[in-house]
Amino acid sequence: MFLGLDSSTQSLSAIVIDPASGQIVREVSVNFGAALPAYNSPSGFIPGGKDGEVHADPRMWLDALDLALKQLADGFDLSKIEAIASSGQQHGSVYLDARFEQRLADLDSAKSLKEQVAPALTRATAPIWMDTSTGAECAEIAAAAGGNAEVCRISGSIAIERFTGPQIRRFYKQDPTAYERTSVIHLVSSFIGSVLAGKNIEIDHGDGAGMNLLNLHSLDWDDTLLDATAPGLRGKLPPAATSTTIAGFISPYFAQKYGFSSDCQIVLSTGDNPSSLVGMGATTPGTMVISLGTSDTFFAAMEKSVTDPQGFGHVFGNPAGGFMSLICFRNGSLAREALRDVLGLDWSAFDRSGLAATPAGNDGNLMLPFFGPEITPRRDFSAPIRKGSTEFEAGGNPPAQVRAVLEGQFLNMRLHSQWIGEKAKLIRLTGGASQNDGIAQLVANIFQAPVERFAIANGAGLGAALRAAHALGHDLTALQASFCKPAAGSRLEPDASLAGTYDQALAGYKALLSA
Ligand code: ADP
Ligand code: XUL
Repeated sequence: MFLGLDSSTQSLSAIVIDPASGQIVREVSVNFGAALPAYNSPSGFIPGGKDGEVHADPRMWLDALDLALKQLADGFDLSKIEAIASSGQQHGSVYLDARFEQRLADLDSAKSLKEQVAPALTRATAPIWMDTSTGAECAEIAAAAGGNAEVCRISGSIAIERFTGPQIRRFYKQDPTAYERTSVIHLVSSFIGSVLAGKNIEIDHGDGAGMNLLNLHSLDWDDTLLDATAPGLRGKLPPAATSTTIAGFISPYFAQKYGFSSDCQIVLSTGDNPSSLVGMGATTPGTMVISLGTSDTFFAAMEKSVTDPQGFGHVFGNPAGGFMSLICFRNGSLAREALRDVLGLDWSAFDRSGLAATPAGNDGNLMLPFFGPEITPRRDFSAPIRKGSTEFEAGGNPPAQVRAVLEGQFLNMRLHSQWIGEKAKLIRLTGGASQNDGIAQLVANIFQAPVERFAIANGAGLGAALRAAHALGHDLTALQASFCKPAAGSRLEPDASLAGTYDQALAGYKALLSA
């Protein structure tokens, strides 16, 4: 059996698969806010950050790892696990001193991970993908590297606020002494993988491409970008490696504490989106994936090599080989939740009252669906969502507001995914909100493509488990054929009669955005 872990923004989840039976045999999830309230991070990050800073406490991720494995081991024999792979929220970074690796080697199973690993942190908190504080650093990196077009040519993305390089540069500028004391910088995914392996593991090309540091042509860290970011950076980064690399065996800490076999292997980690590409059976071009987690993301294996001329979209390594496109929308679930809470609804009422009571296209009433700063398009929307018709400015007509936010989100997604140059033939939905039938049908109608969903909403966790099995010799296509199947009755066809309505709405949305 194979274990996949996913350390996302709001939760750490674990999925065990059995390739012989084609079954998911066990699933657990630890919600950071609910299970670890002492960290005061109800949505997985520390609220109230200044100047666009959004950080999380890496000790919370360590506690969650201990907690999830304890739950997983309860009534289940973890010695059956042959290999483990992890995925993590992308771009977030963890800063560690020279004693980190020795601490991992010396872990005592009678103590917690947190108490033994936390003393190695040289930066108490980890900047995560929601952070928008590095505008100045992005400009400096772009200038030093020969302009954003060059940064994009090398790394697949222009210099981006949430990407790890600009975050590292900000740390170097703010606290050069702590930067100097930092011996290794990990991504969330490679940090979790290193703890599991009891040593520093490499960074894979899927998550590594989200750093503004990886050269997508040589698949090595790029000297121009390293120099533009911070001094001595190459020496602080684990090497870059292909996603299927086997990093080593599990640390004795986990074998002793949770009953893993000492020959259980650890496969390199990747980002949650590249992992979902695997888990959604979309590693070959043709199927687009939309993940409705804390962030909304749109991604697909790439047919041709293109970058986004507007600079919002990205190119990452595809864990199965080649490349993938990725577009991230910051106002995803948290924006939907904010409106749901303003209107005092639960999810089923949100969906029912909003979508059932209003016509497609909302009688021409459009709204920009942003509750806070947005990544795609990159803007500081400090006034919440009410930009649109005067009716919304006044806050009236709740059902129309629900439709306007949802239509706005997916029109924005359709508009900003056009650079990929391929029309969606099939869309697979994953993430917490994918189970919402109203939202799923709306996606089918706006993109005019069939939508499929799986029985589990966590494509990243499943992808991690599939990658673990693949790295140990199982055929990925065969694994995907048995695990990546839409749930019975979950396929939704687009309503073809609405194609014109949404073409018109798209034009209207584009005009509103540039108004
Ligand atoms: P992440 O992986 O980023 O931590 P998830 O994929 O677990 O996030 O998604 C969590 C989000 O899913 C929650 O913030 C919640 O708003 C949303 N969600 C859960 N159920 C529904 C539903 N029925 N309709 C809409 N959104 C939902
Ligand atoms: C992708 C991104 C988010 C995070 C969290 O670029 O920033 O999707 O990976 O899920």
